[in-house]
Amino acid sequence: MAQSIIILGGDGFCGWPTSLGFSQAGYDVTIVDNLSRRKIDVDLEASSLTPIQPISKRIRAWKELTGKQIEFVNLDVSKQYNKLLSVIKNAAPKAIVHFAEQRAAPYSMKSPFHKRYTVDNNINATHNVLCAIVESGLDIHLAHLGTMGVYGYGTAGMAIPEGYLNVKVEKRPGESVDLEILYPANPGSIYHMTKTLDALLFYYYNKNDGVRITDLHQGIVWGTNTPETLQHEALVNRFDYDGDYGTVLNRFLMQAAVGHPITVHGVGGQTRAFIHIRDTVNCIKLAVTNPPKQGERVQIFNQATETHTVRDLAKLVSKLTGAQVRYYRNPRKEDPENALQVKNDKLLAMGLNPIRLSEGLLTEVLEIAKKYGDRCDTSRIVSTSTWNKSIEPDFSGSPDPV
Ligand code: NAD
Ligand code: USQ
Repeated sequence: MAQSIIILGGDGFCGWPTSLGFSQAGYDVTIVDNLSRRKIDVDLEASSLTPIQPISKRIRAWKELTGKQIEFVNLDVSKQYNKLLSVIKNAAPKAIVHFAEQRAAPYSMKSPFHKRYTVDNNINATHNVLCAIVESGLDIHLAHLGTMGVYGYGTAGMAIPEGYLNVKVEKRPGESVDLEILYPANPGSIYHMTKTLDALLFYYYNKNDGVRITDLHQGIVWGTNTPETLQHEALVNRFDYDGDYGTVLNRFLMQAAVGHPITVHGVGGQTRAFIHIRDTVNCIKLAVTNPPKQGERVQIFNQATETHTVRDLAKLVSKLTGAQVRYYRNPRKEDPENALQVKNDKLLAMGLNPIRLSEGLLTEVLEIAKKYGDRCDTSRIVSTSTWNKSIEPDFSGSPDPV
């Protein structure tokens, strides 16, 4: 019999290709989503560069192509606890994949409303899922999408371990004890802070109720399509490009495609971890098929395949396309330069064969961005959400690093 899986946030950028990936692999997939991401696009007067279809049309197209049925339930995971509980009891899933959070750092910093919405939505969603798993009485593995940003991006010259840190504590002079602790949280935005709070919820529900949990600390996702979304135009994945939701590499490629200067924040010395959308799907499949055992602590995997500085990515895209690079006063409060090394041994040991940044894959994103370039509202490109009142947005940038 096919195994059942629930994908919370399955209409989103990572959730949709993951839902199709599990359906293709023979799982009975139930997508739970309140379509809040689509509604935020309306509020921001922005939209996906790709013409994503309504969820019912997406699901119908998949059924027509493959004969596979994906169920969809429209509910707010952060508010509709009883409905969530009954979906979980009815589906009795082997695993729940949890993407259902507000995921943009700039959006979370826009105003008190956006800060409060992000905290209310993300923390209540995560807590409701944990509480409902326990109340259902079912043994369900929860795989959650966390972020590399829980660690902060600075390291003391070492590679960031996978969730836990070995420390030596001095008990009394000359006598020390070895401990393993959760890596100290160091969030850089309200959004990232919600992910550090999620980690404490996981720690507690695992300790108290034995819930089996995998927290995937993912880097910045780039790319658009997966083998499944490429099967039909109605299955096309979301491509965020605006100053709030667009992430750096996809933004740079889109900017080059539509003739906008590449928008480097500050001097571009920020090093970040990256992963291609196809590997997002591959990693989540690996996490679901390798759950922690009963009684095991929260599993934490770093879901990232490579690191780059923003400056180097800008130069790479400029070299490939001839696009002009401009440097904008950084709207964020973040280190202008940082080194970053990340361990990802656990997913590699499970068989991940990383898809690395290559000219071919960059060109694939450029082609998509060119194809749908006329849908781009260039007034939405520059990031204007600033991290505090003392930072003035910079709308025009400069040819030299600022
Ligand atoms: P997304 O905004 O495209 O998708 C999230 C989906 O969850 C949306 O469809 C939204 O409608 C839904 N949702 C949000 N709150 C909900 C609620 N209360 N109830 C029901 N549905 C709700 O985001 P994404 O890029 O697909 O990211 C998915 C997850 O992966 C997020 O948790 C994010 O933090 C994490 N992540 C994303 C990236 C990235 O680069 N995109 C990188 C690292 C981690
Ligand atoms: N940046 C630019 N120019 C731009 C956009 C961004 O220089 O036009 C810089 C930012 O200042 C930042 C870096 O690029 O230093 C990354 O920004 P981003 O928007 O690509 O990524 P971030 O805000 O960190 O958030 C994204 C996802 C989030 C996820 C996170 C993973 O939106 O959901 O958790 O990546 S990580 O960065 O590893 O924490």
